[in-house]
Amino acid sequence: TTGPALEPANPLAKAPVGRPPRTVDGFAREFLRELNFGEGVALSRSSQNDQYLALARTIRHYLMADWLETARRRREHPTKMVGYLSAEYLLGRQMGNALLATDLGAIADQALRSLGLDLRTLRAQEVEPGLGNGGLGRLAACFVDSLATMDVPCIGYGIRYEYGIFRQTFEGGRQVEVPDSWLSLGGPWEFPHPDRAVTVGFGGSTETFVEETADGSGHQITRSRWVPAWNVLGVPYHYMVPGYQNGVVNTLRLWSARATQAFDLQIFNSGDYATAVRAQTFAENISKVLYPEDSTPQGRELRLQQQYFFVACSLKDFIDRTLEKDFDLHRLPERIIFQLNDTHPVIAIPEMMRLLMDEHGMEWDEAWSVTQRCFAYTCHTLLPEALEVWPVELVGRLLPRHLEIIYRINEEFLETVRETFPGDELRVRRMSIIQDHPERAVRMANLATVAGVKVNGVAELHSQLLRDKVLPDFSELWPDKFTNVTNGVTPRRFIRLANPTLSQLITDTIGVGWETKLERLESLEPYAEDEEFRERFAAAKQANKTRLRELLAVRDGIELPEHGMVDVMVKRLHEYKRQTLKLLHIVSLYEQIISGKVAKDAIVPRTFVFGAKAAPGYHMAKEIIYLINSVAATVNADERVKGVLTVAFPANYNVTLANKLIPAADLSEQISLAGKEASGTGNMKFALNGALTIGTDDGANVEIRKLVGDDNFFLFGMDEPQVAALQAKGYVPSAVYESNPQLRSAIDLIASGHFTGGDRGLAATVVDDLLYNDRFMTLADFQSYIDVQGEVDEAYRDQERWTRSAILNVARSGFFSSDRSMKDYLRRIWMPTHD
Ligand code: GPQ
Repeated sequence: TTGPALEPANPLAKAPVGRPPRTVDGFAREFLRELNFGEGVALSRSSQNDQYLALARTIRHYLMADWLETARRRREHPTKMVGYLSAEYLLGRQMGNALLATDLGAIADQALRSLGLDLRTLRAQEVEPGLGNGGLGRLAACFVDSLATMDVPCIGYGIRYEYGIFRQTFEGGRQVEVPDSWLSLGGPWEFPHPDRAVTVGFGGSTETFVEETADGSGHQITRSRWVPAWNVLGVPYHYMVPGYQNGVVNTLRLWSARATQAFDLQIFNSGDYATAVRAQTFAENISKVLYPEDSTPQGRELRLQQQYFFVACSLKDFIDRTLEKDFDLHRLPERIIFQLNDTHPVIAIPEMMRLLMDEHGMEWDEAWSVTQRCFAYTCHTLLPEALEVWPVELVGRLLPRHLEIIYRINEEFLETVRETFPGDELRVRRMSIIQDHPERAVRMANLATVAGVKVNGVAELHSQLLRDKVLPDFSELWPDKFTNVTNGVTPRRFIRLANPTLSQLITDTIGVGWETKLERLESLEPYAEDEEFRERFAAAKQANKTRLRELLAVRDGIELPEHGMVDVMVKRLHEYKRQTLKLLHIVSLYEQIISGKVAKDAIVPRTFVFGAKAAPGYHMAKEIIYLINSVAATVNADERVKGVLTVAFPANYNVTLANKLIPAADLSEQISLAGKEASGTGNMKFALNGALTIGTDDGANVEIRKLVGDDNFFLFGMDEPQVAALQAKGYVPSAVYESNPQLRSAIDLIASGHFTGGDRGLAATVVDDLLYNDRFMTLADFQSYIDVQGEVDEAYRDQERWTRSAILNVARSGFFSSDRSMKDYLRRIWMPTHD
């Protein structure tokens, strides 16, 4: 039950209590109250962590009235909502964003100062919630930020992992993973609601029974129901998602797994206490840790448990708690659209069918009609190994009722295919939700495509390739189902918070309000020709470089030179992203200098910065990390290239580091093999912060280049059709090596053991793969990359020209705000009848 049981006499009971005062004194008082009464310590005895926690709770107070008010408004005027289903949310630190959303930065700063404390120090205390791997998880965080800022009703559903993405450390240049215990010092941004836990079943079997139809005709139908073998509780943890200074606070609802009462009883009754306690741990394992694979799922049983756990909790929560009582579920699509963030939540489709039929009495056809209008699917990849398939054996064991439902969906779907394409059994096999080889398994992307209202890719090129190469049979059958929404990033976090100096310059130049109307950046364009503006712009970039130097010195003990180009490649370590191509460029420059082929002062001094985590089981990726660190150590220690080539690889690249790194970059490296990077979102962040891109014709690079213009973008490499043609013709990397002396010198130097302490074996894995496999055609694009890097140097020598281009990158990238992405989702997918 909710609310007071008796009619309250006190008028205060009618509304949430008021807001705390927005004054320096009021804030200081609120903070001390939290420190004393919340943390239970006196200021004089408090630790920095006490102070951080109290500060977080203080800032929370200022959002609370808006949160309650937003929820009340949405309850009283229910409209169609977005249920964003995502296994990952890579949120980044919360405090800075909350201060920005509430516009309390200056007040908090002064209030703390008046107490002898420093806001920046306390902000640095926060461990970011790293509940995601990379782009996909960060995109979810940007989207919920934009929806709150646009006052669109949305609940973000996900998993409250106890351990997020691992903390990366290096030992002897090799990646070592450390568990990310982000909650160990307290989680001041979350609100647990154990009283609102929901129960989720697993395992067991189904049984059939006969029932009379509801129409009173006396007809009988056979129905099925699920008898699970064990249950788990899902406890919701709520997080505030504040809009940007607009009084809106949406909710992120993350589920944490607990053992049920039944487990406790078992503990009590069974003599085997230890076994019973182990069973409890077993249940709670479900939300224990984020799987650290990005784009290469490992198909582990616990991962399917995680997926089902969070979507089952979420659907039940929406139907039983968010919808008003007695809502007619036939009208469900008027009230919710669940967006499936890749295939991870796709098991929600049979779960919805099960709920509607087995728990709410609908017949198959009705339930299917409702389900088909409640889901839409976003695909984030083109790599076949990233498309999840779950063995039929596993699904049947864990979710037997769902497997039955999937089979029936497939049967009816294949009937449609056979009607449309009679006699084309090969097509039937290609399109089937169930694959037979190499093992019988459920193809989650096919299931999502069959059930969803829409299927979208995440950049123009990606959506096109999705139609033409990944799901061609489906796009032939249902051309209108396919659409594109190009990704975006939130300008609040990635410009305002990350780059205060540039933000100030923008506001001084075009006025306030651009943070929510990013297309307004285009009015910066004429200032590219304004010398004074260019000077301030260049000074802002220089200040950001200095800030980065200072940070890396303290954080990693890395010494960066004061001058020169900052050339940055930060993203997950993946062969298709081609960190090795960047490495070959560095090694080649180094080799040319030390061999005397090129004079040291003939090249532009550069600092190369890498940031990348490898999936712990991804052997090649870890070898590449080791090689980057080896090259960095050798190059940085070599007097012959001192001041000209510097390589920095700070460990544990995350959102917090991104916020310092991206604003300092001159050059953004987006060098994946064409046709492999679905979109990229880092590329957008760099352009918006005034870096120029060197990139292939891939993902969102294509759209960035179109917007900023060829003169302000360094394009290189094969395009996708050329890649396909070379593939078809037969690609022989060793032939490229043989025919290119510059490439040969670079590879030979690596292979000689020069960077690995003389040990040739330590470089062999990477070298051999490049020479004899090179799945992502690194060598084929080498010469083009080197040539265009020459043009980069050329351009950088003319600092006026470079700054002009950088300004134009900012001015012309407003399209990449995630607010625009959300508008596109609303118009093309979520509310297509709207305007
Ligand atoms: N992406 Cl399939 C991930 O971050 N993880 C994944 O498991 C998959 C995709 C990325 C993708 O590689 C990028 O190109 C996109 O920009 C990003 O998703 C967001 O769409």
